[in-house]
Formats: sequence, structure tokens, C-alpha cells
Amino acid sequence: MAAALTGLLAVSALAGCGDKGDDAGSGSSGGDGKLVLGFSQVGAESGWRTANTKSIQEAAAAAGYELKFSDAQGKQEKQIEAIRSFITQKVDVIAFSPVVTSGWDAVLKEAKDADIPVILTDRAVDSQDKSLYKSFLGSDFVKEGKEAGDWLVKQYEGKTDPVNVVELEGTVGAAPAIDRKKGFDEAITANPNIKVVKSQSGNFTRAEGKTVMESILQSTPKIDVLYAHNDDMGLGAIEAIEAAGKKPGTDIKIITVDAVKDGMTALSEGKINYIVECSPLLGPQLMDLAKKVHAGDTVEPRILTEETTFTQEQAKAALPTRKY
Ligand code: GYE
Repeated sequence: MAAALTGLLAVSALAGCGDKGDDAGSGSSGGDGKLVLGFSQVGAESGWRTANTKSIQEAAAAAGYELKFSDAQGKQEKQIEAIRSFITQKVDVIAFSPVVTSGWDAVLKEAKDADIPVILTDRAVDSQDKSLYKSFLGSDFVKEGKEAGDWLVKQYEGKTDPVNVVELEGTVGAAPAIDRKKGFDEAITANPNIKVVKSQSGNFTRAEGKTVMESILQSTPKIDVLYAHNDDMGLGAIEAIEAAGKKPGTDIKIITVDAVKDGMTALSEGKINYIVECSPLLGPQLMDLAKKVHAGDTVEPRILTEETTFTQEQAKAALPTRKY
């Protein structure tokens, strides 16, 4: 097995593409018998993503794998290109975090035909053929949205005044944007006074969270609550709210998802009121899964990440030991 593997990887080194910096085409041969993992990352849009990348790189190094890491800068075409390049290089395992849910069947079929196992991390695809990947490791985004909505419903229990909610959605077509909306919408039906009066994408970034919130503040006279699909957009929106002379967390209640350090700091300062955690620390579990699928072991098709929620007091207590 080891000899065959070494031979295969030596061939793959010859077949590999030219040097393209940190692109999928570069990297060493893996001819030393190390497991070669090709990973296509979404980009670097948020604090969550940065922590996720770090977790994957550190865990790959700790496991002694050769990691071919490729950053798609938020573009699906680049992810497809990277996956094709991993196939050409005959990596042992391919993992990726799909930027959007649709449009993956063809490239996943190519990986399957090349006998390279694929693991989805963090985000789902909408492929009907579940044999196109071995496992999906990540959070339950519908549950996260529901937790955000449940908290809000509790805040307004027994009150009859209308509650106007502004929603900053994640990247259009991305699993966490679709599902965090769905879970939230479901939860708030419990109180018909709570209404989403504006819902717009801020693409999961701080910069877009700010600009989108600026225009919403101008067009929407009464905003009681902001629900942002991640901390970064919430933090951008806080800047816009302050610039408009309003007090975030008081004049407008703010709920976000992720619980990265900057978000938790704002929560501890009362600028955010509630955060639903989404863990980016998927590296160690991913390495374990990669080893198993490479060995041909059967793995769980869906592996959920364990998560919690934070109030201001809980954020204060958690911050000193927060890893990301
Ligand atoms: O919540 C957001 C990021 O897919 C869970 O993507 C991830 C989301 C995360 O950019 O901050």
C-alpha cells in the first residue's frame, strides 16, 4: 500500500502544474508518503473564515499531512478550478467549503470518477446524489437562525407593539445565508408583532454590512432590531448606527451569529445583545475524517459541530479564554 501510494504520488508530482504561488497547482509532491489533502477555501471574508483557515492549516501540520490550500476569493469558478487541479494532481482527499450551494454536480462527479473522496466542510451543496461526497462536517445553520429568533421572541414576550427587524443576510445562495434566514423566520412566527421590514445581503463582510446598513437607516424610519447573519456584518452595521447618532444595543437591539472575538467584545460592551455561536475550529475533525475516507473506512455522512449561545454576561466570562 505504502509503496503503491509513493509511486502514485511521484507520478502526480510530474503531472502537477507549474508554480502558481499558493494556488492549487503548486506545492510539493507528497512523494514522501504523507496524505495529500487538497482544500479549497471560500475566501477571507470574515473573522470566522480567518479562524477556520488557521484551524485547518494547523491541524494539517499537526497530523503530518501535505495540505494544498487554495483561496477562491469568494468565487465559485475559482473553487471549481482548484478542485479540477486537485484531481489532475491526484491528491488523496479533496475537501472544500462551497461558497454557494448549487452548481457542483459536474466537478464532484469528476472527483468521484477519479476515485478521490470528497469531504464538505462548513457549508452544504444541494446535489441530490449523496454519493458525490463522503461526509459533510459543519454546523446546523437552521438551528442557529432559530436560536436567534427564539431569543428575540422571548425579549418581546407579552408585548403588543410592533417590532421592526432589519436583517443583514450572508452571501446570496450560500447555505448559511439561506438557512439562518429560514430558522429565524420560523421562530418569529411565534409573535406576529415581530416583522422583518428589510432584508438585504451584506455578503458576510464588515464593509458591506456598514454600507448596506447606512442606506437602510436612511430609508427605514423605525428600526427596533438588527439580525445580522454574522458578527462582521453586525460590526459594520454598528459603525453605521453610531454614525447616524443612535446607540447600538440600546436604540437598536442587535443579534449576530459566529461569536468571534470582535463580536464577543462588542457583546460584552453592550453594543450587541445576543450571539449564536458557530464554531470555525473544524481542522482536527476534518483531518480525522480525511484519514478515514482515505483508508476506505465508512464515515458518518453528516457530522454536526457543537455550539452554544452567548448573552452579555456569558460573553464577559468567555472572552479571556476565547481562541478565535
Ligand atoms: O458564519 C461567516 C462566514 O460558512 C459558517 O461564513 C460560515 C460563515 C460564517 O463568512 O462569518
